[in-house]
Amino acid sequence: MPLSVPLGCGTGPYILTRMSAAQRLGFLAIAVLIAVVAAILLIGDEDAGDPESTGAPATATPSATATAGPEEAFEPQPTATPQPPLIRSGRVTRLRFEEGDTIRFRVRSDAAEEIHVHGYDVTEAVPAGETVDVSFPADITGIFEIELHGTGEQIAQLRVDPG
Ligand SMILES: [Cu+2]
Repeated sequence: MPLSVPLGCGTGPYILTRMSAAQRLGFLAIAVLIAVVAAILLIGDEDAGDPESTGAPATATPSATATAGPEEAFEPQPTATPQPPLIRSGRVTRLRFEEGDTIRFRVRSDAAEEIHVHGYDVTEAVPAGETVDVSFPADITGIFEIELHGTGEQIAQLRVDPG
């Protein structure tokens, strides 16, 4: 406190009065400037609002039509003939058909095998590493095992429900 009093008293009042007079003029000028700028910005925003809202949909429509073309071109490709279910060693595939259907499946075996459909008593030779298509009419209802005769492993369960 004793140090700040002599410094403040000697130079403070003179500078403060000079600055306050200058600042009053400065604040007035700044206040008028802010008021003018604010008025211009408010008027400007009202005018700018309309072109912005109309501009957005105009740019969205061309992009929507551009993406529709390639999607239509790709659609025919996945509609290939569906493959019958593939049954093979290591899992029991569940096959379900209705009486009157055509039972259809594929068998694949790494070793030479013979497939046997119990109930229907259908046998089919499966050469090593080949995929064999098997089909026969579903004329017996019930649940039947499909096995590989070489190993005796069940590889599928065939279910035929009354039609
Ligand atoms: Cu058998």
